[in-house]
Amino acid sequence: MPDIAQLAARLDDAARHAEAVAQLEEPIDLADAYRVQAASMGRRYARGENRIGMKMGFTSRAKMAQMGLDTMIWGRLTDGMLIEDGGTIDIRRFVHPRVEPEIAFLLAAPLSGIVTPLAARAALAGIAPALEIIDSRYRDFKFSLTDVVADNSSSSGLVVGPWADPAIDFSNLGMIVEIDGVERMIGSSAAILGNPIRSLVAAAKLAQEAGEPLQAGDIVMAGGATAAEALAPGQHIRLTVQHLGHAEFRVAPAA
Ligand code: OOG
Ligand code: MG
Repeated sequence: MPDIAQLAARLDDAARHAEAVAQLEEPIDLADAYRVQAASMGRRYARGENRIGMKMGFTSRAKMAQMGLDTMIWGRLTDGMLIEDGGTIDIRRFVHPRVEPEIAFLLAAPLSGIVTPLAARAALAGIAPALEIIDSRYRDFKFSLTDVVADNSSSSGLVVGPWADPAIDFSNLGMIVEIDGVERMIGSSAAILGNPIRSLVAAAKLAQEAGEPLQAGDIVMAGGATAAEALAPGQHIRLTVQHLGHAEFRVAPAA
């Protein structure tokens, strides 16, 4: 029997102190990995962070290929992970952060269990260009499926751009990330499960199964549309999503 609380503490401490840890050696199944995630997030809530929604992972071929895993995963988002659009991060808060372009959903109504894409769309208050900062707590950013799930699916930060009218067709929008003005990641929202709404449909089911159904006001991150890129001090990261606008942040220069 894995010691859920002990593994949760190890991963939470690694995140808190920005110190890499070894991959889990203990045999653990997927259900236990999600228990570790819940327990480690419980420690963050106990320190005053609040749940704001969930993130989906491995919803595009590019992300699956980069990390060598092909099972959809999810993680919990808190207000402590929010980075203001246009804000600056201190890289020392992270182990080895990477950035990836995503689409964020904002819910106007609860969305729970098995829902149709149409129902998912009807529950939306807005959609936005978003950048996720992922940061595996495992050494060398290497992990198994259960490792990454236990580590809250590498959730670390999110930058959400302006909310747009969800009535627009967002199934195939061009997405470009410039780093210091140079185009570095180019993709389409269609890379996310063929249509990012499918990520929200999957999130509604997974959240309900976990006993934490999606609520009005929740943010759901659809998953990276391209492979992630490593962050370095001094960078300016800017995502443009066709028809939706921009989300951007800076990494503070080395001290
Ligand atoms: C796991 C998290 C995956 C995504 O958008 O696919 C993810 C990782 O790559 O570290 O956030
Ligand atoms: Mg992501």
